[in-house]
Amino acid sequence: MKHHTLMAAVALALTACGGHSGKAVADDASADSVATPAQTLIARLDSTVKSGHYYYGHHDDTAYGHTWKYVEGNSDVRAVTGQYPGLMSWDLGLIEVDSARNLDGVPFSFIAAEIAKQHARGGINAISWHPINPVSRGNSWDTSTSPLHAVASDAALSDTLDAWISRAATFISSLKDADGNPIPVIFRPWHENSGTWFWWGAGNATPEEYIALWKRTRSGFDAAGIDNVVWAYSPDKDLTREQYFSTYPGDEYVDILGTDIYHFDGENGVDQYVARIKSQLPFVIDEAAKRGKIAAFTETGLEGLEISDWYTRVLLPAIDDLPIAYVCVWRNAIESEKPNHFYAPYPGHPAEADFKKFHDTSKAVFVD
Ligand code: BMA
Repeated sequence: MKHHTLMAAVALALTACGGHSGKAVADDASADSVATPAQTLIARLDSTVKSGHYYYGHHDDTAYGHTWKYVEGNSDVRAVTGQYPGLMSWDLGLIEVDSARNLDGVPFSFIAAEIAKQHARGGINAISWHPINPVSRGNSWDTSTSPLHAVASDAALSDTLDAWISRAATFISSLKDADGNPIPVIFRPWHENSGTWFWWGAGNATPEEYIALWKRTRSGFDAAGIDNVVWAYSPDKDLTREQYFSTYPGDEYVDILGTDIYHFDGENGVDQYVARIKSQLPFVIDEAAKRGKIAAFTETGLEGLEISDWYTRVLLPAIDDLPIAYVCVWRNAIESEKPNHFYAPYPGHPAEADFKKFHDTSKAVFVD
């Protein structure tokens, strides 16, 4: 029900802003007034926020769950709530080396097909990217070398990065709906850079080097004429406003101001988690409003959901009244590979009833 109310609000907002209808195109000779796919998605996220809702997101939602892998139509979130998450998140890790599957084994062809399905159901798609370290060839978490210190004086490394960005761009620009129209997506590269666990993070790159990487990425996409990308910036927790903006690429390069904050230490960590949200999301929201941007809670969750009413007792009160476009939790890895690595309950998990209650009573948007 609430989903339909929201869609009506979105349709209204799109009509009000000139939208993307064929008529608007035909009526106006100036190409400038035709919304790009990215602008259409931004307008939709904006109207979602204005209507007091936010999309509930889940990473790799339809690829696998706690007890299954690649079962057509399956979703742990849908199995528990009756609906798919309003936002699905996907990852491009290993696309840079032309792999057919991403770092978690999900085929890129599958991701493209699922993005189209999610778009067709009125949902949103967001894409992160965990590329390998271009110098050591270890994974994203390999901080043994610092490629970004070297790239300015290393032409080969610079070419490698450009080629990788171009592969990511090619994939994203290939995302089309059944009629061949481009599907707008949120792209959230180089995330959690304030932390020290990724090779593009704070321990391995100066703010200037990080910003240069972002601009390089953005120019690679822009040069290819890509207009279906909504750009999300998402540093990690425990930052002052000043620290948050110390690596900010600039308003002309970013559409969504996000943040990643996880809940650690179960029941003992509740207060700290809520405090972290309260000390960071409000200034992210405030700055987004001032800059005409969208705010979002780009990654969060409690691994293993040992608190069975986590969704309504911990997450919900912390965010339900905040003007954010979405909140996204991470993946439900299959039990045989990573036993306790899940962030949404699956059927039979003790948090099931509470998650259903979150679905039924919160302002979170799910889709059919
Ligand atoms: C991490 C874990 C890893 C995974 C990575 C990229 O948080 O889920 O198992 O490989 O994200 O999806």
